[in-house]
Amino acid sequence: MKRVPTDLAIFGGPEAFLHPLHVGRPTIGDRQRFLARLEWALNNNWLTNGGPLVREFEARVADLVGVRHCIATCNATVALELVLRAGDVTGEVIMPSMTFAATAHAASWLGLTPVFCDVDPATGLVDPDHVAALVTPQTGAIVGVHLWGRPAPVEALAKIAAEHQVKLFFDAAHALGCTTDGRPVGGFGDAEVFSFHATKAVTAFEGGAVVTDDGLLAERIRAMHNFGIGPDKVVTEIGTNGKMSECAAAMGLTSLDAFAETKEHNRVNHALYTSELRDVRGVTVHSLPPDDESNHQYVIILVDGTSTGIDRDRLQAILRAEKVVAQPYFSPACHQMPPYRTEPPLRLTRTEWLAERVLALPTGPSVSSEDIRRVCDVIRLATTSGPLINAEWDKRKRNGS
Ligand code: T4K
Repeated sequence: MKRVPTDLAIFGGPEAFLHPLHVGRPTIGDRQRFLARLEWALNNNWLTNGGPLVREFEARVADLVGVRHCIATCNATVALELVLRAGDVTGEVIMPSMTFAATAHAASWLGLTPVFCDVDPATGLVDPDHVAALVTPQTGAIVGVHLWGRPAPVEALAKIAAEHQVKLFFDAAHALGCTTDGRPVGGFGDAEVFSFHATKAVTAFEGGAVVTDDGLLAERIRAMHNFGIGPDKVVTEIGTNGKMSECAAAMGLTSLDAFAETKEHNRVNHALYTSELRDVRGVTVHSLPPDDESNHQYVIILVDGTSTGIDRDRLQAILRAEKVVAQPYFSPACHQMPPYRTEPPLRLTRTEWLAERVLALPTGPSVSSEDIRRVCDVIRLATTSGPLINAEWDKRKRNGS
């Protein structure tokens, strides 16, 4: 155990971990089961274009989240593009800036204009009052984000969307298996989008899905994700290639088999981080509403540099030196990124406050309780020795080491 700042790897001490500890290690599940599915697909000589494994995956996801339609896609970014395009959205799309770039890129890629709204700093979720204030005659849609798996204020957003007759979609990339007021994420708005990227709680290598109860929208999206080819094999409109492959579905199904276990492991990890860091001044573990289910896929801490003496960036560097690959999800926020920066700069004070502090810590089934205790020991030492660390840091910088 590290006791003094000079024990930290950043100052030449031994690294806390032999191998890197990641935020987004894939949840593969039973490898033999995956290989058997892959073998089955190869024997079946059917590799893509709505094969049986993709259909099974779609049915399992629809069933899990309680919706009528699921269209599996190559990733969530394309799925977001598909919902916006199939929703005939034009003009501006209101969305939080506190999200992954993909949410904004999906709109921009279609020639739409993302309009960034601020968030509630306590939850990281869109502020519905700010959304309402940003609605103009140019608004074509609102995209809510279930950030870190915490469901967005779905009812408030639905009210605004209905009042102004604009489409409402949810970026649910983080939120498979999460609920709000007992209702599963997946059935809100006109459609929702999941991600099955390698780093997600359920992985398909790369993958995504649109889920919706709207049969007409689902039919259009199903056609659009396959070059616009409709059920009668005629190209009815402009489409793209957004299909999921059988290989990806084999992985998705296998990872889905392990989902209940993954959620439980993540829940225990989240609880342990919370109790280990409870008394650490200046570090807050983002908590989730106790009555809702969550996949606990992300463990987010907020680092208050004023109380700790070291800011998030320095803590991240200290952790990285220990081989703890913490990620600043999401900093910078979208409106601070070069493609979306404006002159004069847009100010979203609560988003910026959060973006300065936020850090995602390693979790997932490959992260053990012992790992977490060791990560927390480093955080505790670093954040309770801020001034000493800064002095040592400056001294070494002056000496060029
Ligand atoms: N909306 C939201 C709110 C999202 O967060 C995302 C994606 C999307 C939409 C779009 O979904 P997709 O189109 O991707 O389906 C990662 C992911 O690439 C991205 O999918 C994810 N959000 C985002 C939050 O994280 P990076 O740039 O941070 O990835 P990278 O390569 O640095 O990996 C993150 C960590 O995971 C590293 O510590 C390494 C580890 N890792 C990564 C991969 C790929 C592994 O251990 N194994 C792996 O195979 O974006």
